[in-house]
Amino acid sequence: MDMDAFFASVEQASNPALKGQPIGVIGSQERTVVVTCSYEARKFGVRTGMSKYEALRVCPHLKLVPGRNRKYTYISKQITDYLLTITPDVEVYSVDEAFLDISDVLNTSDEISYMIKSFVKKNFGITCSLGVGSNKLIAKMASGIKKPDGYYKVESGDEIDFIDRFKLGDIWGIGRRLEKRFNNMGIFKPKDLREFGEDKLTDMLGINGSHLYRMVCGEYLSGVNTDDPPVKSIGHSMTLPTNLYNREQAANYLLQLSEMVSARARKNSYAGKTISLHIRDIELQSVRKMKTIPFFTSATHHIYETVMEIFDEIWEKRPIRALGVSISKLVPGLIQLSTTMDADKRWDDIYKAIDSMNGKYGDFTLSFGSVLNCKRIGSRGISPAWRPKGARDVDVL
Ligand code: TTP
Ligand code: MG
Repeated sequence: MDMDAFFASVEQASNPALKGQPIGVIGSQERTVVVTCSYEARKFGVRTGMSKYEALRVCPHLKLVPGRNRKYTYISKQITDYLLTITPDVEVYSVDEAFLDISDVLNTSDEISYMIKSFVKKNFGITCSLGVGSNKLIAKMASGIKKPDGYYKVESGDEIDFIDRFKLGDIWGIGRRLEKRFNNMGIFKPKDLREFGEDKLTDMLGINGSHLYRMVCGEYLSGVNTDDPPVKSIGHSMTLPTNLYNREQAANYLLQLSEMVSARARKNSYAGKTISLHIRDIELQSVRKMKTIPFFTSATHHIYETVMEIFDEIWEKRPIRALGVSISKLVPGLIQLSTTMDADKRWDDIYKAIDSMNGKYGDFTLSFGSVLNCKRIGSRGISPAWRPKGARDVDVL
């Protein structure tokens, strides 16, 4: 299942003036890049990733709408909950895509498709496209070919014929770069790649080559993966509203980012040992460094202190464009907020107060005073790793 022009459709559904109009949703982060656009806008050549100026050049009457990420993640969660009533075997693949293993469901795929489309339409006034196939590759490719409001089923046995309809670069996971590499070798179609053979592909690309060979044969190794992979790190990064020039300004944002990381670790019961800082300067040069501390922590003040130590070691005094903080070497099920080394014994109570207040009234209702010096507070984008549950469910503005 893949939602059609997801963010744009949500905006059109909630504002009658936008219905049937070419619209572009601009990211709430920088508000300059089109993150998606309505099908009406696509007719004019507007595309995801264009700057708003480029988009207005190809479609001068394009309406630009700032994204409302919280609304999109809310709808995504509701849809996931519905999908889980059809089968527990649901893999949430991104904010607007999911795979369902329907082999054990009694309804036919036509019925299931009807049920999902009706739910989405009735509750949110938007459409989705569904593809059915004997594996994830075929289903994913099938979901794309009748968009929008599409439904396409590939019968078992027709996989190779179906795959042969696509150009190499349009096959899920191949991409333009690899396509070009193959084109330079005289390989243009899935059939050419099959004839090239599994052995040569494996020599060229290792295990990925053999995987690719299976794919052009219409096969796919991994099934619908219902378990979220274990969380390896918790991180937040921010492109700053204005460039930062001194340590004190940076410290305010680093405290904020440390609190975002820590709050998510506390909420989902994780403690970690390795703390990383990432600094990107205005020339888009990046430096990053990690430090492992002698104890596991879930606390903002431990993360922040370590981050500032790293900052003093790696910052080369160039104006800062973006900052990122993350914690890794995680243990699940442990929340550690103070150690015997902490001089102040009130930390446990402080975090308890912060979390209960913010749980009720929203992130950063109660926080550290210096955070108020930041022009931007809170997370703004939906990362590709966003999931509707657990530590990957990052609240966004
Ligand atoms: P997509 O499924 O790639 O696009 P879409 O749903 O807008 O359009 P389509 O009908 O072709 O499926 O992405 C889903 C949403 O994710 C999209 O509405 C906006 C968001 N998104 C980003 O924020 N950044 C990106 O780079 C992309 C590709 C999508
Ligand atoms: Mg989509």
